[in-house]
Amino acid sequence: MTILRILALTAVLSLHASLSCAASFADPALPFLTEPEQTQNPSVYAARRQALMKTMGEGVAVIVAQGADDVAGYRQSSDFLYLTGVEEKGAVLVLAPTERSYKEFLFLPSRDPEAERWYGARAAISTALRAKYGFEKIFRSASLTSKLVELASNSPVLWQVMRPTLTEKPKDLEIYAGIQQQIVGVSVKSMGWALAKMRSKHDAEELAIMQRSIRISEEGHLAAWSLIRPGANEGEVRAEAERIWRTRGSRRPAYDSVVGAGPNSTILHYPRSERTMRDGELILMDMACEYAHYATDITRTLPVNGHYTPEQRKIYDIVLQAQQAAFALAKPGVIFEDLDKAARKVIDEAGYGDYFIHGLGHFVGLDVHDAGAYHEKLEAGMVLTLEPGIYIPEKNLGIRIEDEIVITDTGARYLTDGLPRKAEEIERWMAAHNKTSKFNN
Ligand SMILES: [Mn+2]
Repeated sequence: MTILRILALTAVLSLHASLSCAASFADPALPFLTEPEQTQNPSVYAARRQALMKTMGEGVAVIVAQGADDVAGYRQSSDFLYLTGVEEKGAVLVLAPTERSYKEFLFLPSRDPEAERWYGARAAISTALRAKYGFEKIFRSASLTSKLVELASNSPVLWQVMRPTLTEKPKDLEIYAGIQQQIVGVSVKSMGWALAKMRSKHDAEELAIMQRSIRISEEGHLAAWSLIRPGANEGEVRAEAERIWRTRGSRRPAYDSVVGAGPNSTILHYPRSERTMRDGELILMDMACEYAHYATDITRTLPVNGHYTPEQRKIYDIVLQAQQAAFALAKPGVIFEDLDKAARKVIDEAGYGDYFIHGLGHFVGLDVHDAGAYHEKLEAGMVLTLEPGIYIPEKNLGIRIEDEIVITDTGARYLTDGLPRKAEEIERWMAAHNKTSKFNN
């Protein structure tokens, strides 16, 4: 390491003093992030609202915060967070592009001093809050209906912006039905894939955050890998990865970590991570963190004793070839299904077609299975996973290799390039790094 590099490292470390920096020097610098919310500058969200209003052209859009509580607290719904950067529960965004002076409104639930004693204080509506969120107009929810009636009278189209999901009842449609009962001649229209497509194309700042989320996830993987050995427990490995993420500023895993050895490696969403792994088995680790609201998704499959058996190695290489075949095709203009076909062809021709029982991958962004128009052509800035796998329960053998790639102007690039991927790289890494358990010596 040269002196210049040491100086550069010192500068990076002092900028992000709370983080032990796992980022590579080739990584883009993180954009401004608020503390402790880890949201971007309010102007970022304002620009997204502008772009959405341009697509709307007329009418009114209501976007409702429909997040959920989990072990790390309230997790804002991603459509809402993408457009506001606001983490409050029960918030509602209203957009009205044809209005003259004020085109965007944020509605927040009334304060509740008793609830705030239990779940934390919420801010009063003030100049400071308007500046923090970047909204000129913030109201309490009680005035939502009357405001909507006024706006819809001026421009009588109500836009469904959020894509409906199987699990959430679209609250915007509920609100629209109420408005239609009050004014005649207001129509409800769908914006189709507009917001999903916006979300799936990531700009440079988002990609920088996603890269950092990947680096932290990778660091957790490597720390966890060093504990793998016959006699170790799956939970010990999982806990180490999750511990590292937390210490690097991640609030939560991006999804429930899947860490399973032997028979458990063949169970796609094995939740427990509690079995003791044995000599000769494989351990499959599908685990990654969420950082600054962006998800990461990585899977590696390692030999518990540091060496793949000839059969494990043969199947590992087929899975890797399937991923490489998909990667080779990835570029703007191609459709996701084309990549899936290419990977499936490799596995089919090797004779394991019946053991690749899930799709090749998915978009990644604010959500681990992110919004996006899978049926349309890929474009630069989209981030997706390539995760072929072969699972043979009768042999207690499951192998998945999952990486994230970003589509570039001319092709694609691996974002998860900080972890060994080839079998021989993994064996070499394990030979150099594995230690006996700190709990067992
Ligand atoms: Mn995945």
